[in-house]
Amino acid sequence: MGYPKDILTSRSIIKHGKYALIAPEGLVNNVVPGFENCTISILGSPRLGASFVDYIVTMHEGGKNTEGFCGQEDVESFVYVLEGKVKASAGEQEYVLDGSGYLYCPPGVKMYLENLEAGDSKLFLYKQKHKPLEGRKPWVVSGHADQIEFANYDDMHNVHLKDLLPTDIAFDMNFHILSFDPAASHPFIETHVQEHGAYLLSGEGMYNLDNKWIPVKKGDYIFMGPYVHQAAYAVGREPLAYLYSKDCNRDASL
Ligand code: UGY
Ligand code: MN
Repeated sequence: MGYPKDILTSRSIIKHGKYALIAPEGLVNNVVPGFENCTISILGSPRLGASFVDYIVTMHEGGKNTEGFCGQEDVESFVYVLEGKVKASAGEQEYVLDGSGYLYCPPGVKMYLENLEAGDSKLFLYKQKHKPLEGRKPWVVSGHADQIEFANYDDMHNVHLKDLLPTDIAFDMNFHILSFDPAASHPFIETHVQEHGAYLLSGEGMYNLDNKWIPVKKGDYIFMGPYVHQAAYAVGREPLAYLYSKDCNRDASL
C-alpha cells in the first residue's frame, strides 16, 4: 500500500439500519478468534443494523478454523466458496468444496474449515440466530451452486434464480443466487420486511437502494435493511449476479 497516489475517495455508502454499499477497497482486516492464517473482514453486522453477520474470508496457505465456527444452540452458519478449495465440516460430516461449493450448519453444529490450496482460498461466511419453529429442525446441507439449474425469475427469461437451501419450513432463511443478463432488471422496486446481505459475484449494474440509483460491480457487498427500496439494472457485457441471504418461513414478531 504505502502513500496515497491521489485524493482519497470512496464508493462505499453507509446508512446505518437502512442500507450499505461496501466496496472491497475500503475493507480492513478483523481478527476473529479461531481463524488461523486467514484475512477476515466483517461486512454486514448488528452494528450496521443487520440481524446477521457476514464476512469475507481469505484463507492463506495452511489457513484453518479447527476450533469450530458457531455451534451455539441458537446459531446457524453458512459458507460459500468464491475461489480455491477448502475442506468444510459440519461436526463430523466432511465436504470438499471448490468454487461455488457451500455448506449450511444448523443450530448446535460447529463448522470447521481448512484451506486445501497451496495459495489462497476466498470464502463468504454468514451466521445468524435461528428462529425455531416447534417440532421442526433444519439439517446440514451442502452442494455446489454450479450444479443447480437456474429458474426464470418472476416469469422473465433474462433474470435467473437459484435457491441453495431447501424451501422446507424448518429453515428460517435461504441463500439464493440472482443473475441478470445485461440490460435485464427486477420487475419492480421491492420494499419488504426481510433484510439481505448480498455479495456481487459478477458483472456491473445500477442498484436502487432507498430509491437512489448507485453503480455497483463484482466484489461489492450490499446490506439491505428491512423495507429499504431495492432493485437492479444490469449493465455491461457480463451478467450481474449476486449471492444473497433472505429470511423466510416465519411470522413477524410483535
Ligand atoms: O428475493 C428477493 O427479495 C430479491 N429479489 N431481492 C433483491 O434482489 N434485492
Ligand atoms: Mn429483496
